[in-house]
Amino acid sequence: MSEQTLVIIKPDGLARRLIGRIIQRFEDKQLQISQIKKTTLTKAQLYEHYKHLIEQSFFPRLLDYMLEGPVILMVIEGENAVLQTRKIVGVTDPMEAEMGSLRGDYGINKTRNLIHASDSVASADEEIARFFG
Ligand code: YYY
Ligand code: MG
Repeated sequence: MSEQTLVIIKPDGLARRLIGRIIQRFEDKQLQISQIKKTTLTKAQLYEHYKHLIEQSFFPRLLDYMLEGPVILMVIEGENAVLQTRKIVGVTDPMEAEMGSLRGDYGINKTRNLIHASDSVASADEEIARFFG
């Protein structure tokens, strides 16, 4: 079934000039970029997006990382887009992510893991509404 999901290329993905390679992986898997924009996230947006993590000890580090520079926000669309995208991205910790996944190939550590992808259809809907209205 065709779905939509939200992907964020985190600031180091732009600083390291990885946007093209990242988008290529999704297109290679027959997923489409239906919306895309470059923006600098605000603290308020990040508190909302990561509200379930505010109490975690790593939250200040995560916030600093996400505020290092602009990000790319994308709506990705296609067959099973939510799960397909999570698979292309890889698990949270780049040390555990498979080589061949984006985090496995390019991620640095559990915070500097390059990409965000929605974890369910429900959170995708919420995140797309948050960032694209
Ligand atoms: O969905 P995913 O991004 O794979 O992981 P989450 O558990 O939702 O955490 C969101 C975000 O928080 C993660 O991408 C990096 C950061 N983080 C961290 O900095 N340190 C951790 N130990 C766990 C998560
Ligand atoms: Mg998550």
